[in-house]
Amino acid sequence: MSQNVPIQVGVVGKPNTGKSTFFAAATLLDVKRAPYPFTTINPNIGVGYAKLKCVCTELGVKDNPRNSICINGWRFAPIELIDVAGLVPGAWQGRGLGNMFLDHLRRAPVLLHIVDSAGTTDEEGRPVKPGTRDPVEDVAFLEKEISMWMFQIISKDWERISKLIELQKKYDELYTRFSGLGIKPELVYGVLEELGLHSKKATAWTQEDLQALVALVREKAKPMVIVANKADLDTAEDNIKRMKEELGNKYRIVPASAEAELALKKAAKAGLIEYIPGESDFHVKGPLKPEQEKALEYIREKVLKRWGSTGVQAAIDTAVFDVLGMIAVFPVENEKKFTDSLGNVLPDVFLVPRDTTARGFAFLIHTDLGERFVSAVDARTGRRIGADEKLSHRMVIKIIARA
Ligand SMILES: Nc1nc2c(ncn2[C@@H]2O[C@H](COP(=O)(O)OP(=O)(O)O)[C@@H](O)[C@H]2O)c(=O)[nH]1
Ligand SMILES: [Mg+2]
Repeated sequence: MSQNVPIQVGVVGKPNTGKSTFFAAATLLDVKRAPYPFTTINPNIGVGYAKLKCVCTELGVKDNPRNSICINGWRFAPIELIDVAGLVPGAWQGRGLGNMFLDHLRRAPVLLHIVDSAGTTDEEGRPVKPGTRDPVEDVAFLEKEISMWMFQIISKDWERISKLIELQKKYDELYTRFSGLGIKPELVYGVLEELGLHSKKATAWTQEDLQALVALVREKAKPMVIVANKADLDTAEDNIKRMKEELGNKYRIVPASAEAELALKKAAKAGLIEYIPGESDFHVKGPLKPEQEKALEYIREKVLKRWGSTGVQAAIDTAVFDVLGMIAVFPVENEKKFTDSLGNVLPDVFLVPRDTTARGFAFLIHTDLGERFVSAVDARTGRRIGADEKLSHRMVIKIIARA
């Protein structure tokens, strides 16, 4: 059984902030690659990519990636993006939130909160005069919305549950509820300790206690990156500055223009420009129609020069590498040629948690490989790696297994 399912990143926010545009832009880079196990067939789930420096240049080889893509020495490792629909104020009370939302939220260990940083839409996403809606409020709204929604699930039947917790002298009933949201007992217990609730009888917990528990669990279990979208619009500039001041100590804030990224990817696909996702500029390949030239120049001036990139790639990379702390590891079968058994050079790259050990990595590739694990080799140096040694970012390793 192979367990290397790509990590999932949820795209959330109120209506009309650009979630679908972001999703479309981030999932447009579909070139041929080896099929990988999709967990669902769902139009709201698509393949996006985290970008890292490939090891091909450093190793002096020409690679032929299978599970990923290499463009000009940049490796794009697959992740799954989920376009989570339906968050409006009061949604937790049942206004349009269903099992799909639950399922999406349960899967995603990190969320990209797409915010209309230009303030062009009200709290429900209806158009208003640009600059009149405060995007900082949208951040607070979404925190509250998800917390309230979790609170509702956790606190259902609380009287009975709290008695059970006391009777059993363990928190299993609470853990079960959180695990339905994809949250591990370890994390929940850590928060109980942090809040001092572990030394207080569950039946004596107040509503506020329970709310504080839920809020802190949410913060840790579903960390958010703020994508300050529509950054191409002039009203966004001051707002983004203020968001960084007011929210910067709590969140990573990435200025973005999903629409610009989508336009650049489409232009690249049509052969009009050369553009590598995440870069600060593009290169025109041939003659453009006047309106194409105008649109591209707008993107160059209002987005790329102003913010350094469209922010779409940066947002994903921030979520995967900075917030989740994932590392990328290149497994090979021939540590001299950096190939798999078919001779593909640097075929795969896997995103794994930072504390993954050599044996743990083998298990992620295949449980069978984990069970037969003997040792590993660092392909760069030929050094032996023991079972419990932690891997590092951009490591190329060969796993030696019993026959
Ligand atoms: N100016 C600007 N408009 C954008 C951007 N991203 C999305 N939009 C526009 O915002 C509107 C809502 O976008 P959509 O992706 O459907 O939002 P969703 O409801 O959150 O999925 C559409 O008219 C988009 O063209 C952006 O980066 N800049
Ligand atoms: Mg949408």
